[in-house]
Amino acid sequence: MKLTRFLTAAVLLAAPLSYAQNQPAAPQHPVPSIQDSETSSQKDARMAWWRQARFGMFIHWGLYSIPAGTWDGKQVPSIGEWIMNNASIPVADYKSLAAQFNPTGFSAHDIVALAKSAGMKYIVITAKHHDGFAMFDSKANAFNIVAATPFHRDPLRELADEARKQGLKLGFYYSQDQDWTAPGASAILRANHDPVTHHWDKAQDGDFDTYLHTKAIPQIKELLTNYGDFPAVLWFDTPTANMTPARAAEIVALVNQHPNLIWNNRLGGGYKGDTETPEQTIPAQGFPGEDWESCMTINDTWGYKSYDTNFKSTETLLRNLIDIASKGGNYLLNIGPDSHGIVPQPEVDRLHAMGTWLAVNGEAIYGTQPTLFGPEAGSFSATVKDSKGNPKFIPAWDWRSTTAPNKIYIEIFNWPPVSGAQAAFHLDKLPRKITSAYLLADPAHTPLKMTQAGGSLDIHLPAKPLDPIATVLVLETAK
Ligand code: FHN
Repeated sequence: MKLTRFLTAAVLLAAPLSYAQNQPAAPQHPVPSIQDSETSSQKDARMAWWRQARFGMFIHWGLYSIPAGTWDGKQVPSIGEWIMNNASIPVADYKSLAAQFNPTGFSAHDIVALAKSAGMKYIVITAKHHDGFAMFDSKANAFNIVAATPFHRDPLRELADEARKQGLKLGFYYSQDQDWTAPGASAILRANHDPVTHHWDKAQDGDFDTYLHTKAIPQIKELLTNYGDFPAVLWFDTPTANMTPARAAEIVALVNQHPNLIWNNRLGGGYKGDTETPEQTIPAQGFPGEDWESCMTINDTWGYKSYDTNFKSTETLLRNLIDIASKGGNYLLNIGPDSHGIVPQPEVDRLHAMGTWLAVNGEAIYGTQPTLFGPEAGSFSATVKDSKGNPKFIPAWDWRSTTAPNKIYIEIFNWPPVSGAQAAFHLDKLPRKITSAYLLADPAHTPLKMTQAGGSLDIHLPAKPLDPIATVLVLETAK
């Protein structure tokens, strides 16, 4: 064995199993990916719609919405889509849920319209999650929504048709490595992501390559070829040490045939894909110079759980979106439809409220560049450490900023104190000369009084914010 190959193998074996977003890059990919060879202007063209979008809808929907967090009369802790693994449900018992799955309340029209009204520009839905159940018409494997349920409909096709009609992009999530109902596939023990084959049922035993060649790869082919111009995004997840460079390369050979496709950094095998994907967190400074997308839940689960009512407030969700945009990323915000295909009302309400804000203030979010300032996002504590022992980032929530060629947007969360009849917003170290200022939510764009001196700026604001969550101040600039 060549030394480099030996070292790669040794690293893979020694590496702690993880969701591996940050797997070391393979020294040389067995099959180069598009990202390995394209020029930066080709990449800019491929990523253009995604960079413009800033806000997308994640949908976790599958058979797990039937138990909805409860098995054998007991509430199963942790996220709903992991119930099969967390409750060690035998394969046959889990598969039998398919016979009950008849989500007649599902409306692709309504879900796409919900995303659109929220101001989201794309949707990524679980085509197959770790439970192995395909939410699409698959000839490769019969454990799917068309063949194995009384519903007999393909939600992905319906969503694709609707997304096209309503002008949104559609992407597919596919769990390429973990599959708890397919013999031979990986199954991670969630507590510590170890071991790769945490099997609780003999029916899960088998050969990984057989799984890869008879189920995962044929299904990925189906997803890539049966839905016209979609998927716009292929969202892989939870690669383990089973997803070796050689195995991942077989998938790369497929995705390479779709030159407009965007795919994330969770394929495994050392492939970086297009996007960094922090989960349930917003990185302190984003990933400067890279494309990234924070995926987050609205409550504490991705897949529907009947008793998870810990919904984040609209204020938190909206400020997360603004925070992410100010750091140059996208927000992929999850909904978890129930077993009838209905989106929980608290999720709908929050998305509508976000859309109301974006309808007025979207100019400050879509297609913008990151902040020209930086310290407004917060700072690293001198004393408090994070879980890895590094200085903890303490976010500040007074304001954020996004940038356009001739504008700086300041999204004000905490309205400055009023003195006399007015509030004043002060900025130091101005990166550009400001020519005028107004509030985006003021239909007349009435110019605000301002004083600029020695690189600092004071803007006279009305006494009250125009929006209690975030009022956007627009600074027109010389460039
Ligand atoms: O295990 C999954 C989880 O169920 C969910 O799909 C999230 C979404 O990013 N990804 C995995 C955990 O990283």
